[in-house]
Amino acid sequence: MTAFDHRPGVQPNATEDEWHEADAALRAHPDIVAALARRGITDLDLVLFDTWTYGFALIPEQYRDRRVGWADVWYRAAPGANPYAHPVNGLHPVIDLNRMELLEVGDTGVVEPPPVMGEYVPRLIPDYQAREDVRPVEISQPEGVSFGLDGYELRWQKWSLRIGFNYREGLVLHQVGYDDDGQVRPVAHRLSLAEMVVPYRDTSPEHYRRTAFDIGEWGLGFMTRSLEQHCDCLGEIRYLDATLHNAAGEPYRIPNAICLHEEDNGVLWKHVDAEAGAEVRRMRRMVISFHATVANYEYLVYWRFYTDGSIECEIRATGIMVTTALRPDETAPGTIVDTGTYAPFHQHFIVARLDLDVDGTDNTVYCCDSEAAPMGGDNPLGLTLTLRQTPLRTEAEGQQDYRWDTQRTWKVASDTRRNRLGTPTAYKLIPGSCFPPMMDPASPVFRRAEVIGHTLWVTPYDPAERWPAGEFCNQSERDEGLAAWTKQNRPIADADVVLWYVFGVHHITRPEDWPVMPADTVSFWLKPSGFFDRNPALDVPPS
Ligand SMILES: [Cu+2]
Repeated sequence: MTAFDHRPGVQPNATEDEWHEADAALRAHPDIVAALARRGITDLDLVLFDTWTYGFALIPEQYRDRRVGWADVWYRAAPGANPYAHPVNGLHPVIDLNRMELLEVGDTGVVEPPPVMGEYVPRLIPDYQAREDVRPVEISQPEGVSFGLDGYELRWQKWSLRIGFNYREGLVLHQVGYDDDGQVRPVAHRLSLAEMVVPYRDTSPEHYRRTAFDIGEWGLGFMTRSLEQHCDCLGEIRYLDATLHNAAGEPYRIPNAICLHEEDNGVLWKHVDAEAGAEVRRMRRMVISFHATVANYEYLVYWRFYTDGSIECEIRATGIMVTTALRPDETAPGTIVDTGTYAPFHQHFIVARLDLDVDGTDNTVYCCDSEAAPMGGDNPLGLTLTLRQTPLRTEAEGQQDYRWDTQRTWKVASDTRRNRLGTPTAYKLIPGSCFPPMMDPASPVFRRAEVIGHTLWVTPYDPAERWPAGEFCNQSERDEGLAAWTKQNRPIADADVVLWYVFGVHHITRPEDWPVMPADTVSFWLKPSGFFDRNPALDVPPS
């Protein structure tokens, strides 16, 4: 550490060390032991305390000047069984995380646990029988991989980039460029996931505090887990380790934190001509990925680079949903997923920070709307479709919402370079998996995360602006990030722009998501749009 600044009135992120210390403190406290005994739970080895952070407005007033957490309590049916199968309902202790001191037992009454089957480990599933018709799939690259790694610099096909990693964003990609006829043309300066906000849309006593900022309050890097060959990644894999620090400031290593490999992705382009016959090319992509385990949930992050100049960011959400017993007098704002048990509806808003440099730093973002021209005059058949491209000139104009009726996209165009056709070279942000917040702007969680109020924000590059819901989200009251910065309404045309894209999982829970959730896959794309003069993948050789 080189400096320490005291910042009154804010809390830094919670740490995994605190999470473990809180577990130890709670299980040792006689009042908690007594609350568990009232529920017939006496084997503490089977209990898991899962401490969450929360927002200022929901913290009891007398504790607001402290560093606090509240906990879920879970119970394993047997050693090694799934703790998240059995919530200890009606018990949510509140704890001072600096002193590891119990502030409130948080016992709102015993609820008889319903009989559920919440196990996913084969030996614990009753009458388990594995399918017998799954034959192995092997991926082999007999001549080796087509990518090269020089330290943390990756080169693959015509792409080049540098790989970074930090406690908060996890994987970060730097200096993404594309080799065009011997010249490396910049596409992006830095790409990362900068925030994730997960409001549970349920005000019942079990769930009302559940508004996780998985990146700002905890850190995707801290929660990154080692990957395993043939399970997490298939084929010829190269791994990179990550080095982070614990709460005492000591370094530790996450082996195999980042996975690098190539994938075949079906047909890239094809045409069958009566005389020339069939020409087909296979699509190949370079995948850079990491997996974070956030208590009960898993987030799998994949950045993919394609032979046609496209970039895809895909997130897979899996793991185990939070569930609780449905009390007899309740109607659940969620889905019944097992006997007397429901999983609340919730949303995972992810904010991608896209510091693009399309052929340099002088870029303008255009909002692109397709519009049907009115019928009549020179449009007698009502066929004419026009593309309206509106330059975004200020931060206020840069606050954009997705429009299905115009198939809205956003184009990031160079103000200095033109292609052979005379138009500005550009990349397009093709939105995917975005959804509105569906939330009252006055609600406490929205005030902490105004970033979720728009699909896209555009700001001029400022190295100090990295955290879209503010640097200190833990116990926050207001969004001190994008909502505050953009009040300056700075110019963003012909500028070094940063795009903040909000997407994610609108999770209307399903019975099929229980007891472990098949990956819900969401993504968005960055595609060249006039960056090249023609299809850049004409030179991909036939297989
Ligand atoms: Cu979910």
